[in-house]
Amino acid sequence: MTYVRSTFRHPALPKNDLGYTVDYYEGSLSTLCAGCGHDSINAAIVEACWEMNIEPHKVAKLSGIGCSSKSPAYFLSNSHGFNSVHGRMPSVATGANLANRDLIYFGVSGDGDTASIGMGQFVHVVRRNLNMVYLVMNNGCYGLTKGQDSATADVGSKNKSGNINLFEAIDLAGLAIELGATFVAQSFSGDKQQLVPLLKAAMKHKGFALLNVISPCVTFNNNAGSTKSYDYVREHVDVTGTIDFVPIEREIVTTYEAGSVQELTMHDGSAIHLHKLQKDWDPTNRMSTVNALNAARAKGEILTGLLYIDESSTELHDLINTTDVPLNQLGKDMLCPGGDALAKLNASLR
Ligand SMILES: Cc1ncc(C[n+]2csc(CCOP(=O)(O)OP(=O)(O)O)c2C)c(N)n1
Ligand code: SF4
Repeated sequence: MTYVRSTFRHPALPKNDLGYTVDYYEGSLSTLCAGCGHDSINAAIVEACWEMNIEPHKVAKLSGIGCSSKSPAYFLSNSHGFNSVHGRMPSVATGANLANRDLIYFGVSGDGDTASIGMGQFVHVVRRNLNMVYLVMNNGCYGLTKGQDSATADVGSKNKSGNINLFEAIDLAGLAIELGATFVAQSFSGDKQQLVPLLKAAMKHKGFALLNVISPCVTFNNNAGSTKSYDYVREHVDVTGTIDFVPIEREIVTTYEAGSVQELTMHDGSAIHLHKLQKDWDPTNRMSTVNALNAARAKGEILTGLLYIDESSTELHDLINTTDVPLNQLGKDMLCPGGDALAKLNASLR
């Protein structure tokens, strides 16, 4: 095994609109186990950012602790990054985002990092509608500490040691919808075709975007009896519909049969074209999404795809009316309005 990546690139490798080849979006060589679902998600992130013509230096990657939280090292080397404490990524993301609203905030977490130690922080970042992508690489176990059951392990699921999980699972997508999340999607690390457009849409959403991605741990939770193994997930996936993400720059030339496509518009004018597969489900209606999730769960299925979107979401900066200018770019005139302004403020408080 070699740990040195060749820097040779074929001269004919395609470039995106910014003139970058895809390797400009890669990270360091992964040290995750061969076959780990997290690496497939990292590859999907690289592809989505390259295709979206995102300047890597306009992205801030944030994470907690876990194999999943190591992932930001393996994509977008040319971005900002902060690997925080276990379960504390949301507070670091909130601080960074409030200081500079001009970056794309990309949080990566695990089911242990989010649903146990980080649950307190997770629920608050959802309800505040922080403008970020929050991606959970969900393998139902604590991979980094050798595979203990996590709080998203399904009741009755068997782990590698043969123990049956006795406790009800926390459904992160259902919880986020309950807490008022404005974009919720689920996917599977083995379905890049579904994951890439979902990532693009999540990055364009103005507000909190949860992507709960089932990402099997091949070393500790890929056994028969586990409900987070590759085989189990492949056999139990139910899809809300397929989506195409249409960036604003691309002229919409595709024609569809009337009524076969629902168009959802993002804040910047880009669009999601949704080909629905589920009857009686409307992605803009919370109750309808909750019903679809419950119906899938009753059948023992994992519902993937876009689940819910609020196209008119108001993100945290707009809710609390912050300045448009990143704090480090505020000049002295803005930070120190002078003695008269201070006297007026003091007078108003007397
Ligand atoms: C405060 C604190 N408590 C416990 C740990 C030990 N620990 C490290 S990673 C981890 C769980 C990781 O599981 P998950 O977030 O699901 O990520 P995965 O490794 O499965 O991708 C735990 C309990 C820690 N590093 N810090
Ligand atoms: S232990 Fe599991 S989660 Fe961690 S890198 Fe290996 S396969 Fe992935």
